[in-house]
Amino acid sequence: MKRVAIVGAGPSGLSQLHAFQSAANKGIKIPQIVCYEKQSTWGGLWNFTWRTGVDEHGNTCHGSMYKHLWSNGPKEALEFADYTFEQHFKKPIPSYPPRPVLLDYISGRAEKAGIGRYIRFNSNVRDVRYDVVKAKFTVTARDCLKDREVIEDYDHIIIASGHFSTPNVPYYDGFENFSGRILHAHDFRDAREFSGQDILIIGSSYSAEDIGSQCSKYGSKSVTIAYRTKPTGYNWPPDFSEFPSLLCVKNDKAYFKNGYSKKIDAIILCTGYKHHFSFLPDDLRLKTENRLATSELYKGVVFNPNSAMFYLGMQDQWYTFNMFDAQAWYVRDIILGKIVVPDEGSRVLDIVTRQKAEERLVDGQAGVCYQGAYISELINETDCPRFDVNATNRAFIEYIGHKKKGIMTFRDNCFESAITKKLAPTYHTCWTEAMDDSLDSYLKK
Ligand code: FAD
Ligand code: NA7
Repeated sequence: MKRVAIVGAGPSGLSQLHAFQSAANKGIKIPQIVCYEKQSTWGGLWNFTWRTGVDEHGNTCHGSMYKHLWSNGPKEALEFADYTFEQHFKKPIPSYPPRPVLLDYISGRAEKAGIGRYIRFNSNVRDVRYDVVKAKFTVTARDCLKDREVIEDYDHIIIASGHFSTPNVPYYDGFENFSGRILHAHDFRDAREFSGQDILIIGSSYSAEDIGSQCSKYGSKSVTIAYRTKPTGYNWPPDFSEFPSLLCVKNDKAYFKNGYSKKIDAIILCTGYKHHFSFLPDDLRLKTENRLATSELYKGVVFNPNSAMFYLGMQDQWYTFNMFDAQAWYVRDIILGKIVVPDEGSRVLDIVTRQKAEERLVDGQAGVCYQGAYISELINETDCPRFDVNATNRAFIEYIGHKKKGIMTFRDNCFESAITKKLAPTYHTCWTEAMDDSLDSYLKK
């Protein structure tokens, strides 16, 4: 019997377990599976941790999420086709849930499928080697509870360890002498820490938008966003400014490329993350930018230098949970021998063609449709639960419009589920006034 290792029980790793379990439920013989998860529970980034730096075992802390984080896109765009929000919560719920609600939803699906039995929690994968002669991957993991090493061989390995955990931390002149706090978004845990402060945010993408909005919502005095390439361009409230690149910091003052300077209390680096796999040797390690068409991955999942190895969820993400499902079902069918991976030349052609197509995309809307088409392509080759991708593309495009109209109000909109076709109810409180992100508060009428 084949043996398959999965690294990570976040949304991607769970999708992979669902894919195998759904085959088993149909009477198909599935390989022996071990899913290694270094945290004590599933859900990946959706688990909130107060820790920063290292976890309780001394391993790098995975968590990048923070208190009061609400979905940054409509939930209808990530809904599982075989497990709707309505099925889980027993009633329709509004479109932008806070983090604990999404974690509960992911957990409900995993519990229903009974996939927890495949997961070894508190197991940190430290090393993977491939033996060409034996055609086996040797995985070395540390059982963090027993503090001992466990070494096992596998025919396939699937890396689902995420790529929003290792911060990209640039240096600016004067940082070492700055009198306030400097932190990366990865270590940001609670906006209330910055109440009454003048905040400088570096970067102009999702983390910058969301952490900036959070800080303002929870009472910071002002938010200055310093962009490298282009401003976010949103209609921010009066306490916001957007400046071109930071040049340097002198004591408590930041100096910008446009000649402006401003006294600031704290700097939050919203400068993105690295695809970083400290547990993988050079020949197995994916090297790619954060983009829609990753380098080195045939069909976005098969590692081109070694086609017995797979990576899930390594793309920049418009789509998330439902894309991980599409990828996981596709990988499963390769492992089950239902889909044949072509020769290396064809794989390279596939990767290059995807990247050239991505480079022709003109804007976010085109990016959404591109990723939607990728999902359709994968889904059409497997029995992955179907959903209306065109309707979901339209929801994303509508959401982009809502953000342009009001960056602080877009979460007050309601979307129709592409699966149940029902319109989500309005939330009882508008987002700028919704301070309590608990499950109970969210679900109350
Ligand atoms: P992760 O969630 O990162 O899970 C990877 C898992 O692998 C973790 O459990 C980790 O502990 C484990 N792992 C890593 N290394 C090892 C190892 N060596 N050994 C064993 N286990 C290991 N997406 C949305 O759809 N909506 C949002 O609103 C949204 N907000 C976000 C906000 C923030 C701040 C961030 C950082 C991301 C956000 N995302 C959002 C995107 C998010 O990446 C995905 O939703 C999703 O969590 C990705 O799932 P994943 O399983 O690929 O990775
Ligand atoms: P992203 O989307 O990768 O964006 C990173 C941002 O950081 C982007 O605006 C970059 O500017 C900027 N950046 C990167 N390096 C630098 C340096 N050296 N100096 C200044 N600015 C820099 O990461 P996010 O954290 O925003 O989002 C990741 C996920 O978290 C996302 O999926 C969300 O769901 C939550 P650029 O435009 O490249 O010039």
